[in-house]
Amino acid sequence: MSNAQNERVTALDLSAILSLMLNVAQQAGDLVLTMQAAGLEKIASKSNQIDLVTEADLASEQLIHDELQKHYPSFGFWGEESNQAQDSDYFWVVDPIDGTTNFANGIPYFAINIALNHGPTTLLGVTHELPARNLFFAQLGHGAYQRTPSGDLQMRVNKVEKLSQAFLTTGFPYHRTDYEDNNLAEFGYFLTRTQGIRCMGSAAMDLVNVARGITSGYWEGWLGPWDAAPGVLMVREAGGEVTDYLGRAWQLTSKSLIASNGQPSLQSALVTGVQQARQNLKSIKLPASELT
Ligand code: 2AM
Ligand code: CA
Repeated sequence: MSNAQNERVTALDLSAILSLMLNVAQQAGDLVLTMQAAGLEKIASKSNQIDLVTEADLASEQLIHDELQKHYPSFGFWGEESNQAQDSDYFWVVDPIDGTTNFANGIPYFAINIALNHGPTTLLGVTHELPARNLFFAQLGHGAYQRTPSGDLQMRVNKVEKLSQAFLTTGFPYHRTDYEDNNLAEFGYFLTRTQGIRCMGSAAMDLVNVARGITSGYWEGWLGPWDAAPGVLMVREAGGEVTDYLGRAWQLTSKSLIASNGQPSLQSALVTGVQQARQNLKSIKLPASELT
């Protein structure tokens, strides 16, 4: 970032913006939990019948949009449900419910994601874990934390170096029934070479779990920028590394993601493993630029 950009960012008062983001994520959390308790009436499909959206996703995005725009009317807004890509100046990147399949089926593990970007750079990220109501956040250059009643706890990645000792998470894409390129090859590769793999249904929390050292790594393809933006900042601020399947630094536009505790041997074993597993695929769905 140039000095001029840095000054503008500082002039923004990022700590005030972070407080707003935490507050809005809490309001949205209350809303979706209330709606869930009252019973969800409309569970609709998006890209196909397993890609769900509920009225709570839409209401949560509306609330987050309205509250953020009220305070920062000049910032752009890139939310999963309205999905208008933003590429300039300051903009929010928002997932109103990450883990919608868990939410819609009553599994208590989902989250709300809010990030603030300046162009390609994520400055702030917040993940609100629900229904547990845990708040996680990071600020570029200032670390990653969990907010607790007794203060902010700094999150640090763990130090596992060997793939054989790594505890990993992953998730499967909504197109999994239609394409061979659906993460089964990668899953099979790592299943027999690691301590274990969990598929918990929230990409946002998968990244938080790497940042706080519970897991050592996480990989997944076809995520949206809203699934990953806050958690990627948290992993990096907690000492970890996040790349695409080719090992290049993850960006908002990346279609694949590998996060780790940043131990060079583990990160490279994850990248190599994904590439090796994908070699036998007959049809490829990831963009050529992210292929092996
Ligand atoms: P969502 O609940 O907001 O849709 C599941 O593996 C995790 O990946 C969820 O966090 C889900 O987010 C996210 N995800 C994003 N795009 C996906 C896709 N194309 N297929 C499956 N999961 C996807
Ligand atoms: Ca979502």
